[in-house]
Amino acid sequence: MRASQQQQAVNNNNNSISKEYNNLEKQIEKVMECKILPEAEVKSICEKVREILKNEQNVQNVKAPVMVCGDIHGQFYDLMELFAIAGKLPETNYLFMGDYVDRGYHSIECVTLLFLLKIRYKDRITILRGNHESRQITQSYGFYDECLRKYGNYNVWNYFTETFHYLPITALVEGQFFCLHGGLSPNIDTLDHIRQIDRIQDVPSEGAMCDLLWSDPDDRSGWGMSPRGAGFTFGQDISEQFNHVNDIKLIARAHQLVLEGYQQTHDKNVVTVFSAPNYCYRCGNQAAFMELDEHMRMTYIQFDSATNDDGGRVNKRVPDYFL
Ligand SMILES: [Mn+2]
Repeated sequence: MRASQQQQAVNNNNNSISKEYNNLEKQIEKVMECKILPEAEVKSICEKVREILKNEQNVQNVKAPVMVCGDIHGQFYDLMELFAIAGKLPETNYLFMGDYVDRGYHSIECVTLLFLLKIRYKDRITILRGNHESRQITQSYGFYDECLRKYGNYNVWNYFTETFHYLPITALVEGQFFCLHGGLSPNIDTLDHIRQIDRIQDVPSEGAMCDLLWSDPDDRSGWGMSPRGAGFTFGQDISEQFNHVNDIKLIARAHQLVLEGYQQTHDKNVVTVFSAPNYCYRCGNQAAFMELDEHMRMTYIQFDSATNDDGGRVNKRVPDYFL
């Protein structure tokens, strides 16, 4: 190939990359207006995000600074509020700890947006799996019905839920903060045990992977039966032991509604972060996320709902979008 042809090939390649980014940014803009994308586009987005997610680890390494966020549950305008407060991508990094779908009115828009952002800025945003990112759970708590209602068939539900299998299950920020949706498991003592799990499957109804997505910290010591019917409760002794053995400073997790949006427990060995304000449009709770600066200093930032009781938008604040 002559030099001019080579240059032409490079230009063509650059053009196709910039075309793809233009298209992505148009899709992001549209979803940011709380609109859904055509079925064929959702299919292609799911395929692209799978290619990225399958290369991530069960314990995905994340760098600080980063904003660590909890449950979203389809509350799209509250997710916009979070972005408006926390800052725009790609200057601001994000780590989401699962439960994007079910309960709220806009699961499709929330998960479509997060997938698009993952494709556009894969090193800037980490999206972990929650217990609701499951084929079984979404059939009972809203996401399946929303897909049927908005698309007229369940294809989109199929694309999304098959893609959920690829989401990483935990993350480790700067080797110090261990982040996951639920909590610990009696089948897991070390991070290496987690690394050995074959995660590309639906959330099992028992075992290590199930526990990581379902368990809760508890005031009682040791392991206990979970009232949820999946996972376990674990006491401060368990958290301290886990953090000591793995040389971790903190377990950050989501999964439980906490009225102030965050709650430190187990003598600050565990923190719960919940990012769905006025959960289900009626719980009256504040939401929060954890800001970790480049020196791993934490600040909890609380915010209130931007959504009225019907899921409509009350707060007109518009995030400084990602473009
Ligand atoms: Mn959950």
